[in-house]
Amino acid sequence: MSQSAFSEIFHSYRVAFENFLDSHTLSVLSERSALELFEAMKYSLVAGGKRLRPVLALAAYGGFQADSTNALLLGSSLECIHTYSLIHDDLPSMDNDDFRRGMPTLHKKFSEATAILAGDALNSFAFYFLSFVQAENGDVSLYKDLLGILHTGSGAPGMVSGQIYDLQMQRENLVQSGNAEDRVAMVQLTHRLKTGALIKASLLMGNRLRKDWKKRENYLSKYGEDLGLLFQITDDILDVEGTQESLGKTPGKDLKSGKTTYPALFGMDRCKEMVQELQKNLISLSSNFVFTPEEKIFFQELPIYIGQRKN
Ligand code: GRG
Repeated sequence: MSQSAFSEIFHSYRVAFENFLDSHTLSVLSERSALELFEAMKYSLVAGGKRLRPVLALAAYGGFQADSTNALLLGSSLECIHTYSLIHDDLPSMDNDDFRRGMPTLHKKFSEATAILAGDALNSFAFYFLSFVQAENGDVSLYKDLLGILHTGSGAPGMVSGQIYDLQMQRENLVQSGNAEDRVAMVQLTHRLKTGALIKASLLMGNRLRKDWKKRENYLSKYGEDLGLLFQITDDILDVEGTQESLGKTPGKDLKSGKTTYPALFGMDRCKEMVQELQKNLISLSSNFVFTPEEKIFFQELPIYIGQRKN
């Protein structure tokens, strides 16, 4: 097993998604780009990023084994939600960031009002994509399930609550107050909801397109939770050790703003041990749901990629 075989698979999923986004979404936005709203949505959607959530949806579906149009539609939906969350997270009333992916944040480039509205529009755009998914044999429960998973991951039960907890912890400077157990529980819950919920939803949505989805659902759900935690601990580490150049955003913001992060609670050495422990768990968990050689490479190497990423 090697990271280069993994990189090739990741790259092929990512390119398939970029092409799909280009022909199905960006072209629609370009036609109407006279309106500032569409120009703003496009500015953030094309800004790049790893496209992790669409790649996860495609991988959980099984890659290119069959027609991948449905999985790519799910990817578009997830990327719209992810993009809206970053736009809103960067606003002055939240994290107040000037840079994202090496470019001025949307409210800096346009205006705060336009950034709020572009985020709102991307959020609803995400649900519109689901209406194009083709259900086999009139299985309308597919739509109910996909909508439910997306709502649970992105809305009040998931990401939005995580963001509220994050802001609340910052306001109350929790890292210096309360007892240690409460602090750890609160940070874990915040990480699980803010970042992990959408990552888990990406896997569950892709999986839901498969005929054997029920068999894999519980394992993928656990894998998604641990992967989300691994992703966020790595993000916290990068905020301490990363550079503006590699991150494309300002490092050191968590510490400055008094955010309660994993390094603040556990120290860097313990965080790095946790990364290794999670990687090990994820690799062993993946053996319960991978079938093809491609799936085996993807899901066993993914935790290494996430733990070693530089942005
Ligand atoms: C505003 C409702 C609302 C939620 C915001 C996602 C989020 C919740 C906040 C973003 C803050 C942040 C930097 C969290 C760390 C984890 C994270 C989501 C990082 C960015 O995701 P990547 O690395 O981004 O997948 P790219 O740029 O690669 O797409």
